[in-house]
Amino acid sequence: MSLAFQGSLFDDPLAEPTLDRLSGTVRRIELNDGAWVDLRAGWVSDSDALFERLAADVPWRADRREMYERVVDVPRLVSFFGPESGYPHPLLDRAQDQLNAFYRAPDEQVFRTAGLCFYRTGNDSVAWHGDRVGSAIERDTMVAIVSVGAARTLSLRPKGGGETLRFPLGHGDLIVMGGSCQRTHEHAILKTRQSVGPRISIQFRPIWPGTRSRRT
Ligand SMILES: O=C(O)CCC(=O)C(=O)O
Repeated sequence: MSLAFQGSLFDDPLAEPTLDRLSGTVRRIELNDGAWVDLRAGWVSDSDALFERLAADVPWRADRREMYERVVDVPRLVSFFGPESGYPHPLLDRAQDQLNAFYRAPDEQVFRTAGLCFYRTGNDSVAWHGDRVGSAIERDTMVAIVSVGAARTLSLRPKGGGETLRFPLGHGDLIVMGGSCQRTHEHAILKTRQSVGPRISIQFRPIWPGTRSRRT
């Protein structure tokens, strides 16, 4: 996969990507009904190299999905890595380890899989949804998303209606949705008419007992 990517002005083009610390640098936003969002801008430094490697090496898949009795293209490319398949870049292993050490979550919420999405242009998107790690999750779960490439906005709103929050996610930023967030809120990366470059998101998720590891 090759799409014009305008690297960061601040990145050293020869440097390998690195992770900064999480401790003391994560900002928590408490939402209604026990949901929360953690934000850590610029967690991955020198992430140009990570974007380039993932864009080139990951076996990206163009899915098609049935919608309103028609089969339509899923408006993004996807790829999924479970515990048995290994991750496509060593930084993803380190990111997962660091997240798990930071959150010290109960066993069923430990991050074990990575789903990747490739948004080629502003026309690629993901519609409003709450993640389901199992078939019918009624318990809290966490989803951690690392964003590399062009900035896109993650929108988040309560399921019953209410204010939409917008989180612009830039190159190397981390957002973690936790508590009841996946049950009580829904999120989306909405299409934009602005001219934006390509973006890759890496979503770390747990595997709930009794469920299959999930595709993206
Ligand atoms: O790309 C993102 O940041 C969000 C992806 C997402 O919500 C999903 O794949 O379920």
